[in-house]
Amino acid sequence: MNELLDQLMVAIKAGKRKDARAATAAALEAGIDPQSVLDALTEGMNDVGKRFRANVIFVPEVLVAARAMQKSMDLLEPVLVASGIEPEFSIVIGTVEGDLHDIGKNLVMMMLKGANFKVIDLGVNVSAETFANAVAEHNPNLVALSALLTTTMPAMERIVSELSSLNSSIKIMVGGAPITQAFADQIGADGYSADAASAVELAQKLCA
Ligand code: B1M
Repeated sequence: MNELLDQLMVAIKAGKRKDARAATAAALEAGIDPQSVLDALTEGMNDVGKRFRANVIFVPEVLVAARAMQKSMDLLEPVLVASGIEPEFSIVIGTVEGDLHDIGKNLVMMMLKGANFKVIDLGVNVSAETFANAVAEHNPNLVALSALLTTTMPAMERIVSELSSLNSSIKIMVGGAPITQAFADQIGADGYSADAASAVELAQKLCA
């Protein structure tokens, strides 16, 4: 692999924001095609995800890697758009109504971006109506719901039910500390993942 792309991957894995930005700028200036820069970025975040799942690194390291990735994306995104390279799949994500926790949801979102998904983030305390409006507006491949409170699990169930009745083909994945595979099955979600790295794998599977 090109030395600059190598430097970019190393910077992403180590969560070095300035290095990631500098390597991205140098790679683009050197005329390396934006898709190859994106591939290096994705490979770096992929490695971060694998080490997170294997408990080699933890939430803080993933967050710094994701921030480094964002610095690189700030430069890369306009170039990708100008070259007509768009992410293949899009996801609407949000924390369900009544719930203000967003650290885990943001981690999932950043990992998805690192895997080259277009992510439409609705934030926290998101009602079924807001999700439905976002689905109508963006026509995503997938909707992702996060909940951190046992008291907001019923809101998750309501949102899955309302979205499914409005659009029977929409795929919905769920996650968050109190959520289990059994609960996901019970409320009719298409998938559940326990952490941000496996959320990416699940999203890829559901979009395939
Ligand atoms: Co709150 N809180 N909190 N809190 N809070 C918990 C969740 C709690 C377990 C603490 C406790 O009592 N031990 C408890 C819930 C108990 C329960 O329901 N069983 C609780 C409570 C009770 C509350 C309040 C009610 C407290 C109060 O006011 N009396 C209140 C509720 C506010 C509301 O939402 N309406 C409240 C408020 C807050 C703060 C605002 C202070 C703050 C949130 C700040 C923020 O998010 N911006 C907060 C925090 C920080 C926590 C703890 C300490 C940490 C949560 C966190 O960010 N974890 C938490 C206790 C704990 O977990 N130790 C607690 C790190 C994060 C990376 O993990 O979010 O689990 P997590 O995400 C993981 C996975 O779950 C998964 O991937 C992530 C990364 O691997 N994942 C998904 C998450 N979403 C996913 C979606 C997916 C797939 C995977 O697909 C769509």
